[in-house]
This record gives sequence, structure tokens and C-alpha cells, in this order.
Amino acid sequence: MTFQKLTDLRQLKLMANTIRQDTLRSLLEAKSGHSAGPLGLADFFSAMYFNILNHEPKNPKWEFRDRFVLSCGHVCPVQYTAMANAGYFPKEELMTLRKLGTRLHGHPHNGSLPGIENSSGPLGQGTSQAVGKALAARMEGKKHYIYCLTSDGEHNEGQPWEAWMFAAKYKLSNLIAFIDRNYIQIDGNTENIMPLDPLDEKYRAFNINTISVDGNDISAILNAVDSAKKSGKFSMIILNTIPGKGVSFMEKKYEWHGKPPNDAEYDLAIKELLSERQRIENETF
Ligand SMILES: Cc1ncc(C[n+]2csc(CCOP(=O)(O)OP(=O)(O)O)c2C)c(N)n1
Ligand SMILES: [Mg+2]
Repeated sequence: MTFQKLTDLRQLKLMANTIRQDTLRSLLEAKSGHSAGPLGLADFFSAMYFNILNHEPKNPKWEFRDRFVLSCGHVCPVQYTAMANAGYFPKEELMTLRKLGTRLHGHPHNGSLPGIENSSGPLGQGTSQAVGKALAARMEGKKHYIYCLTSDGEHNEGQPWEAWMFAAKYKLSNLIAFIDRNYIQIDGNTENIMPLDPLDEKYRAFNINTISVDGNDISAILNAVDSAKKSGKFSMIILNTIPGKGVSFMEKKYEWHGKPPNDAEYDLAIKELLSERQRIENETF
């Protein structure tokens, strides 16, 4: 069965809303895990798994599939939720997140869950994995794209910078990378811990095609990917996201980096997300 992409913006926005709700449910059930990053990335994951990727969830090893490489492994609850909604595995399995014997580990393991292209958790490493996959695909004459998601906190390490220098030097135009620029990391604001701004200028100085977008705007993300493909260069798309997006008391609060909601917080969050869903349904485009 061929995977049917969503091309309608309202459908993609509704999927992002579903992804937010399902992600919070799995975190509530797990009683541990990360909330802020995943909520901020729900629009990106809706765009990625339901429009951008050429993939076959029922045939996860399909030779011609695009590869999605997650570098900031701790945000995986939102990836699992997008994957379950796309049909990689039954949605009920989301309730096994972080439990003993699960395939949905707290940080992804590519030997456990079909569709997970790389193991991650140690920050930074996915960037080099993506570069390696892109170089290998080019050497083998393959036409698929490699997409990599990295985070701003990962830039405290040298590894992303090394990987992207390499991608620029070898003009890896089959690689499109994204940064979750949400200005938070584990214990504070990125600019207090290790300042990164002006991040876009730094990337341009590396001779990288750099595009900065509102990372919570699905149509902006789709346009950025189109423009990256047309550039014929290795591209970096900076996703300016709001951590905790969609749940007022979680938004822009680094304290929600690695904390799940409790029952009362979950109920409040779902209430807000349901009213946002209503708004999307009534929106005129
Ligand atoms: C090599 C390594 N060092 C430290 C950690 C611990 N750690 C996990 S998440 C995190 C913060 C990363 O920042 P970011 O990805 O921007 O976090 P978010 O935006 O999701 O809050 C840290 C330091 C790790 N996983 N790997
Ligand atoms: Mg961050």
C-alpha cells in the first residue's frame, strides 16, 4: 500500500495537534520523559512524516525511502507519535514508552524499532551519522534525501560544527538539516549557558545555504524544504520554535525540558489542545 501524503494545510495542522495530544498521553503513561522539545516540534514532525518524506511505513526498509536521522534523541516521543500515526506500528504501542521490554526507548535504538534509522541519545552524533549516510548515498548513485534534525543545545559540542563543515566541503546537496532553535536546553536558556547567536550568520560563514523560518508554521517549513532542494547545496533550515508549544504553562519554560505532565497538568493541556483543534477546524485559508 502506498503511503498517502497529506497535502492540505488544515489536515497537516490537525495532525500536529493529534501528535501533541498523543505525545503527552505517552509521557503521562511513562511518568518520565521530555515534554518541551517534542511539543515545540509537533508541526515539524507533522510536515516531515506526512508531507516531506518519501517513505512507506508498512515497508520501513523500502530501498528508495528518504532517511530521517534524529540527532537530539531525547525528543523521540514526538517522532514515535508521528510514526505511529503514519502507520509504522499500532498507536496503542505508544503507551509502552520507556517501559521495560518496549521498542520505544527513552532514546531511539535502530535495532529495536523498524523505521528508526539511527541510534541516538549522546548529543551531536546524529549529525555525523547523517553526513555519512548522505555521502554513501551519493557514492552509490542513490536519489533519496537524508534529513537530519539537530537541536540548539547540541551546538555546545564540536561535533555538529565538524559534520556541517564536512557537508559544505563535499557539497552534500542530498542532505537537508534542521535545527530546533527553541532557546532552551536541559538546565536553562541557551544564551546563558553557551551563547549561539547569531546562529544564522555563523552557518552562512561556513558557506552553507541557511534558511531561517518559523518552526511552528507548517507552510513555511514546506517552502523552506522546496527552496533547499532547488538550491543544489547542503542546506541548514533553522526552525525557530516555541518549546512547549500549544500548552500555555509549558511554553518557553526550560523546566519542562525533561519532565512529563502529571494527571492534572495533562487534563489542562488536553483542554487547551482541544480548543486549538476547534480553532483549526474553523480556520479559513
Ligand atoms: C553528549 C551528551 N551530553 C549531555 C547529554 C545530556 N543532555 C540531554 S538533553 C540535553 C540538552 C540538550 O539541549 P536541547 O537539545 O536544545 O534541549 P531541548 O531544546 O529539547 O530542551 C543534555 C545536556 C546528552 N544526552 N549527551
Ligand atoms: Mg533546545
